[in-house]
Amino acid sequence: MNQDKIVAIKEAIAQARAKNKEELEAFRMKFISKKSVVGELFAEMGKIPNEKKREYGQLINGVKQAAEAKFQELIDRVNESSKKSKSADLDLTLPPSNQSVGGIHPLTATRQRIIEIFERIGFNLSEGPEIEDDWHNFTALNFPENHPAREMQDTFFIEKNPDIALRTHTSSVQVRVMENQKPPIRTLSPGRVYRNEAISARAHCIFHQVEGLYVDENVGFSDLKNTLYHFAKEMFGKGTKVRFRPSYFPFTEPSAEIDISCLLCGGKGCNVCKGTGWVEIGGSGMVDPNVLENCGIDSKKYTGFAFGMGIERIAMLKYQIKDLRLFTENDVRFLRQFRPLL
Ligand code: 2U9
Repeated sequence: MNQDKIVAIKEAIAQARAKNKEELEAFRMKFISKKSVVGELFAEMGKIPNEKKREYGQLINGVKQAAEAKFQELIDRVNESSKKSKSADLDLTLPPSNQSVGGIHPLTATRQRIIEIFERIGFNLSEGPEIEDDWHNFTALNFPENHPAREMQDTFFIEKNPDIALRTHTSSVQVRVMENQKPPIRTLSPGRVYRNEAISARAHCIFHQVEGLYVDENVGFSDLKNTLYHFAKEMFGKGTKVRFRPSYFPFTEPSAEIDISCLLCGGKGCNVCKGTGWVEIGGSGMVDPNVLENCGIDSKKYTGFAFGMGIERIAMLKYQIKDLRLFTENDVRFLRQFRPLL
């Protein structure tokens, strides 16, 4: 039995170092595997005389245990130092790589711009429920008992008698404002509305409106015109012309459709304006005195104007979008076009 050799192996184990996985593997090959120097000590057992076998066995088992304990110690150290170096490699000041940034939906951008324009001239925002009763959606707004909008084929009813429906316009919000506030009232109500229509490129059963209402003493049609001139120039550009075409709505008298000069051809006539040079952006009028009275406002003292626009319609004109369905399909090829360029 070679005592010196065993002592030398124990010493070599005690002195061993490992900085990485490769050096760990080298230690394992040298001191732990079957072909290692410790493995050789076990192989030599056969040459040891019987009376010495017990003592030799104890010795080499001690070497084996020392090798295994050292190996575990070296593994722990290598793991610890790789954790440290990983956190030292992390540079939080580096710019992010290939970050994908979402965009603002064109309807949101359009709604925000409309709100911004009216807020700057003194309008506040009002909101109300999307599920409405008959009074706020129809009766207070002067809709006659037999008006077609009150029919099932035009409105989504949730209940009949009493009638509860998905609101068909955001005018119901403004009825609630008038019921709860005294003039002067200058309010804008953007929101989702519902109509029982077949879905196509030009119509949808869900769309968005923005309606404005101004009620005070001495409010006249010239205030309505000037407000909408201002809006059209801010929204579509300084050179935009506006014209009012007489119309009829149950809740306004007189009433007018609002047209702007075609953004594409500037009024010369093209396929967007169907050769007329004008495109419709909404409706407007002086609030019918019946509506003011229905909401508890003295129509002898106060007058008001109101207007309504489809947000999809404004966005389609602004961004030249030809199909309403694109707004709700969430096709990334459409949405990506509105992503800000970084
Ligand atoms: C109250 C009284 C009157 C809001 C108005 C219109 C004319 C109008 C349409 C435009 C396109 C709806 O989205 S659309 O289909 N709107 O033509 N809206 S006047 O009049 C009101 C609102 C509230 C209390």
